[in-house]
Amino acid sequence: MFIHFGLYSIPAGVWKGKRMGRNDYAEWIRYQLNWPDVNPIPKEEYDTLLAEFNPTGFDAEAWAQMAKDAGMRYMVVVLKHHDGFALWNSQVSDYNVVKATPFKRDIAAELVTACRKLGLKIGFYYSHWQDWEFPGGGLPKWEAHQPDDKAVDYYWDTKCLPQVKELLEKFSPDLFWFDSWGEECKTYLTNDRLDRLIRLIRSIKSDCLINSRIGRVEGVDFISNDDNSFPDQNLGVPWETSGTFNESWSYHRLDTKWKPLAQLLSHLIDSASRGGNYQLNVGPTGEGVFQPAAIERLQQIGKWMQVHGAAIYETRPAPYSEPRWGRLTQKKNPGTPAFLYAFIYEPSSDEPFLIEGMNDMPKRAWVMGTDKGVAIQKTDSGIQFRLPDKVSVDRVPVVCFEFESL
Ligand code: FHN
Repeated sequence: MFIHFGLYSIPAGVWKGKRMGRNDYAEWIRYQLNWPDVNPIPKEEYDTLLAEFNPTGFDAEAWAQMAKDAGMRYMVVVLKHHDGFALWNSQVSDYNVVKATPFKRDIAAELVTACRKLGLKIGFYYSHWQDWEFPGGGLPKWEAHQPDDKAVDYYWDTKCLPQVKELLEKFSPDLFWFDSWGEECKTYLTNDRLDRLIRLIRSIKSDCLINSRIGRVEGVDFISNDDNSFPDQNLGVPWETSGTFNESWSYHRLDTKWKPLAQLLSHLIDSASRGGNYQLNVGPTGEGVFQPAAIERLQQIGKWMQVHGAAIYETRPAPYSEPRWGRLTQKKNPGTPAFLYAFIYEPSSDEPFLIEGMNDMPKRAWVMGTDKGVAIQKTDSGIQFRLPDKVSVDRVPVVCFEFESL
């Protein structure tokens, strides 16, 4: 679970009755309210949100429980987005939830405790490049007054590195999720600055994972693809795609384009079958609660995962060509039975399903979550099977094939 939550969750895409002009990324409201006029909301005006930030509905345990019940295994929470506002009691900058808002609670601390209690890993999104609050922080490319090298160094040494250090020492996170994109970050995120940032993390917590949106792929642990961009094949390296429930990352009060369950499930299954992770984002409201449409979808995903989780967790892409009718994953560990999982996207098809190139005959095969065996036939091109009559076809059914070994 990815979580975008901050000051921008209060206006939620609408500022004094005016809908923001671009992108529908509500967390960008400061810079995109007046789009295509690029003048931002002045900082003093944006900062009136500080006095309003009082998300009394925030309940870290409830958030973590919803992630867990949806079958998720880690939570990455935005602790500082581009507006520079920190969701923990930072000693480095007073521009934070404890020192500058009436809420005064350390949201990061509460989430870390809640996630650990439920056995979820915890990761931190930290906007290391864009920071619209601090002198020298990165600004959108259309901003006329870009910081010079000296100013960037000042930001790097005085805010970015000290805050990352503080987060590592305070919370020992499992993962850092940095965010940068395009050519425009390159002059800012020089090798020297990135080396220092990566060294700092490794020196305090060597097994803390780092994503590629730090600004390069060398020395990082996994690739973060572009937003909502799902690869059509196995990338051969550890990867993750983050996706939205609708269009905005943070809560947008006018964003009603909710993705249907079938689409969310296909992102999850496609990702697993192509060797990646799916990080689904939630944008809690300014009161700190999840929207009903998000809760409903999380519960539906959880229900599906309860039955089919074994076909997703700890699996790898199968070594056969991807069938037109669905997807495949496999699990094999020395000394234990091996499994192949077939996800059926078109369960009502009259055609038999063929796993091309599979020659080993499974010991048995069944539809997960049922006691219905599946009849298998060996053909010249591979193994063929049909779904038994009356199998429930309202969600993506999965056939599990068990082998002595693979
Ligand atoms: O600009 C951000 C955006 O607001 C959001 O945080 C996403 C999440 O991947 N990252 C950036 C755009 O790619």
